[in-house]
Amino acid sequence: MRKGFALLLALLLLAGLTGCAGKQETEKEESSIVVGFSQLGAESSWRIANTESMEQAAKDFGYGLMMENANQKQEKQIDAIRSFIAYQVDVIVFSPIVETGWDNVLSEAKQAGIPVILMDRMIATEDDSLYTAYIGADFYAEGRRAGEYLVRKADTMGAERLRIVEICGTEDSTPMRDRHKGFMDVIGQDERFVIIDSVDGDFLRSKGEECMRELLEKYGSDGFDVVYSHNDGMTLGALDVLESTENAPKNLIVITVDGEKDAVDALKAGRINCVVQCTPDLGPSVMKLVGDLKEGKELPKVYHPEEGSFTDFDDLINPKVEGF
Ligand code: GZL
Repeated sequence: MRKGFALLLALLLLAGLTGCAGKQETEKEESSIVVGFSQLGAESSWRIANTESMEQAAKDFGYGLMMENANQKQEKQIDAIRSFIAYQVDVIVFSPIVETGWDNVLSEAKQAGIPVILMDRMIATEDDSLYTAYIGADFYAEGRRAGEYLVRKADTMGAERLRIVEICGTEDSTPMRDRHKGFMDVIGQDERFVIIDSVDGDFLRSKGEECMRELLEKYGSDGFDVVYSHNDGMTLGALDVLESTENAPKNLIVITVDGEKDAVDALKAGRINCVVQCTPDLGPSVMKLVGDLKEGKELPKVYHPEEGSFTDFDDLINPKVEGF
């Protein structure tokens, strides 16, 4: 009776959230393992590629995937996790839009005996038993790579002073915090560099445009030398504004993170100087862990994919230099 009622409750909740309860029900019946996946949004090419990776990997592994897209709203992620608990999925996977505010709902998942895998972003919690594993980038290392590129560039140029504007990702998100910290830990003590402004672009291309308009308004045609942007979407938006504004700073050093095709193409065209890679293709690793979990295997608490960077010091004709 409990399972039947829970099932009905979950379907009603999910019908409200996604309007496609029938689809999930079919997947539940057909698959030995059902994964409840709360995706944070569709804010960038990276996110869209990440969603596709998860959907394809679930198909390849033969798992049912109940996905709910939160459209950048934490409360919708919390609702989705509660519906997955009611539906009694086998594993919950989610990409937390921000680091804080998850303890209550993850305690409910723990009480229900449903393991949780964090994918792409971390949470801030005193109780790390609330999640089984984290699969995603080492954002701190990404930030360091951006800083190390800038040091090499300054050395090569013989630059004595470089003024930096930083366009940041979603506030309180792991990639925003750690891409900033890694970058600062490399350049912060080097007196050649000064960050004159850090603005919030929320990982959105449209906000990257807004940020650049405001920075040009504030600092003028020769106000800064370097743009460090936490994702390609915001960078491409900023470039659109820079390249369509008279008297915008020329010969800027542009550093970006993700590695989508348009950004790598811009690197090859000389519009961007450094693309730090952040792979969205986490689906296969997530589904492998789901299988290991269900077989009772011990999981690593943290799994980072291999990542690197492409820069204007590289042989950009090399076919291996390509975006996702
Ligand atoms: C990084 C991911 C970030 C990307 C952005 O793993 O969380 O979110 O860098 C995306 O493009 O919006």
